[in-house]
Parts: sequence; structure tokens; C-alpha cells
Amino acid sequence: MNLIPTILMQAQSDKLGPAFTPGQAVTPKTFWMPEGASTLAPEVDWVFDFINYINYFFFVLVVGLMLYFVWKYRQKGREVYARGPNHHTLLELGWTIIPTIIVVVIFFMGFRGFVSAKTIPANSYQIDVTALRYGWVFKYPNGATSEDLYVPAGKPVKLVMRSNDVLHSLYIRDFRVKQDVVPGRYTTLWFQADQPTEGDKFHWLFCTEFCGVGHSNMNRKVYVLPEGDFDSWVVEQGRWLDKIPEDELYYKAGPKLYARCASCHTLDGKPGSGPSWGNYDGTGNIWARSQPGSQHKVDGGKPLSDFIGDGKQYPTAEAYLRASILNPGEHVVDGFGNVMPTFRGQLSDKAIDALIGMMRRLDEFNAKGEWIKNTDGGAAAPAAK
Ligand code: HEC
Ligand SMILES: [Cu+2]
Repeated sequence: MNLIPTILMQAQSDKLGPAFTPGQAVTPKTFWMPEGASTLAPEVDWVFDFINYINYFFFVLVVGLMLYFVWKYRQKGREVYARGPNHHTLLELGWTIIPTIIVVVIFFMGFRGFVSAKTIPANSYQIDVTALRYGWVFKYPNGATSEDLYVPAGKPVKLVMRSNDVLHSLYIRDFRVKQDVVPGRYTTLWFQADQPTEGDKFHWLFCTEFCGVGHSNMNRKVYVLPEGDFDSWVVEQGRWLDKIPEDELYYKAGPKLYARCASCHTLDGKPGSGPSWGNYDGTGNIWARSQPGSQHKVDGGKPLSDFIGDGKQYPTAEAYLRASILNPGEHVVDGFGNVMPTFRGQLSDKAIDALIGMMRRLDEFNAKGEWIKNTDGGAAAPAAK
């Protein structure tokens, strides 16, 4: 039987599914369902309503008959039992065949919706999603990132999702989409929202896999922007670093950028696949041990003091650190492999300044890389969004 390929082909043409018209407004919320704001919503809601109405019907029928039979066959005398009907072929065929048909219809409609939800249109706009305890990072094609999700209206959007740690699950109920985010593999999801969210309206995004104590901090907002607005938003968001003044860089941008180093470099002195930026070998933290006179060992026993200082390869600590980020293989720290990727072309000069600034004032950050105090000892300013 070539039922499945036929259905797949149908799914790719827009004709599929009850009542899907591109450009339609959001379907209003009902007693059971939140508003339906994606092109998948009508299909999901149709099956949901269909099952629901069948449930109402059979609830009334079954409970009604039950009450009726309780009354009708109540015990009036032993002989009444014996005279009760015990077989009815038509009735028995009926209650076998009719439910079978209903179940097949439910399967077919459900399968059709499933296929549309799984058939990602080729022209989709791709956003990379990282789930972590406890938050989401949405990354757009130009490298811009955000913590809330922004999508263009009227365009299919594909989410390519990975997890940094444990199982999470991405759920946007107004779009009727949900997909597990699994460590060690990529999962995908697509939707198309035609109606922009206006004013301060948004759609909720939840993590629906209980992932730890901060699980509920993974609630985020989804904004649907008209396509032109979306394009300028992405460009603007890509320039987030430019807007931060030089002297605020190290604590506003530093922690965000450090997130790209954290898988190998800890701050608390425990070496991982890379040397900790804390003091792990008695030669000081990353800033202290990059000064002229450093006894930090590289290239099989040579102290860094051989390379840093006036007239040497790196005149200053900054020069050494910058080179370590752009040409990690130049000098390899003892006890570690040459496995650090180069960040040439990935981090701008300003981003590297922010990271070096953070290394210089490492005592102002906690072990997770969060800024915990400002220079005059007051409370930390809120990190830049
Ligand atoms: C895949 C793991 C990995 C990532 C990610 C990584 N590094 Fe490294 N890094 C290493 C390793 C391993 C070394 C030691 C070997 C060497 O010197 O190349 C190292 C060394 C360094 C050093 C020299 C350390 C010292 O003690 O002298 C600096 C500075 C550094 N990394 C900065 C960064 C920054 C900044 C980032 C993020 C933008 C980063 N690294 C991301 C693995 C990594
Ligand atoms: Cu989660």
C-alpha cells in the first residue's frame, strides 16, 4: 500500500488540513484551548474537538443507559433475571463496527496532522536553540542571540535544538508544537505564525520536561514580528556589543561571552579539558599568571616569563591572552592537549576586550561567571539583556 507516501506528498502541498488559509488571524481561545496562532493549530484543534465531542456523546449515552438499566432491571423477583435478553447480533455488530470506524478516522486525522508537523518546509528560516539549566539561547543566522524567541510572521520557522545538560522539552502551546530537547542529539521543530504579536502581546514558551529546581525559570516569551521589523531586529540584535560602553564591557558582555568558554575553562580552580582561569597550579589566576615573570609552564616545562615582557614575544599580558584566543596552538599549556578551537573570525576585538577585562577582574565574578560586585563593593548592576 502506498498510503504513507501519498499522505506525505499531500502534506507538502498547502491543500492539506482542514481550514488552513495563509495569512489568517489567530483563532480565538476556547474553553479548552488557548488561542491558535500557527498554521498547525487548526489541524490539531480539529482532532482535539472531534475526540472531545465523541466523548460528550458517549458519556451521555453510556451513563444514560446505565441509569436506565439500573432502573429497568432492578430486582423485583428472581424470575425476572431469567427472562432478560442475553444476545443481540445487530447491536453487537454495531458497537464493534461504529467505534472501529471512529477510531480509524481519529487515527487518520491525527496522522495527517502529525505528518504536517513533521514535514519541515524547505524554505524555512532556521533558528538554533540551546536548552540549558535554566534557560534557552536562541541563535539567529547572523550570530545574534536572544533569550526570548523572535520569529518572522508569515514564514515557516525551523528550530534546530540541542541540550547542554539534561532532557528539556520546548513547548509553545499557542502554536500547538512540542518537542523534546535531548542531550547528545539534535531535534527539530517547525511552525509558521502568520499574525504578528502587537503591542506587549506575546506567546508563552515553556520547558515541559521537569529538569531541576529552576525548571520554571525556563518560561520565555515568543514575539512574532512583521517580516521587515524582524529583519531589522536581527541586525540590531547582532550588534549588541557595540552598544555597551568600553568600561562596562567586562561585566555586561564578559559573562555572556564566557559562556562559550565555560565547557572547557572553569573559574573555580578545577581544571577541565582546559586550564581553569582560577589558580590551579600555584601560579595565580589567568590574569596574574600572564604577567611578566610568570612561572606558569607551557610547551613542556618552559615558564611563561620566557615569552612575556619587554622585548619578548608578548610585551604585555593582554598580548599573550589575545594570542591564546586567536592562535591557541602557539603555546600549549603543560598538562593539556592542543584542543582549543581558534576564535579568529568568531570574536570581534571588542568581544576579546570584554573577555580579557573579565579575566583581569576575576574576583568580581562567582564560579558560574556571574558578576557579583562592582568595583566599589556595591551591589551588582543587572546584567545587560
Ligand atoms: C574545547 C575546549 C576549549 C574551549 C571551548 C576554550 N578553550 Fe581556551 N584552552 C583550552 C585548552 C585545552 C587550553 C590549553 C592548551 C593551550 O594552551 O592551547 C586552553 C588555553 C587557553 C588560554 C591560555 C591559558 C593559560 O593558562 O595560559 C586562554 C587565555 C584561553 N584558553 C582562553 C579561552 C577563551 C577566552 C575561550 C572562549 C572564548 C576559550 N579559551 C575556549 C580549551 C578550550
Ligand atoms: Cu528544562
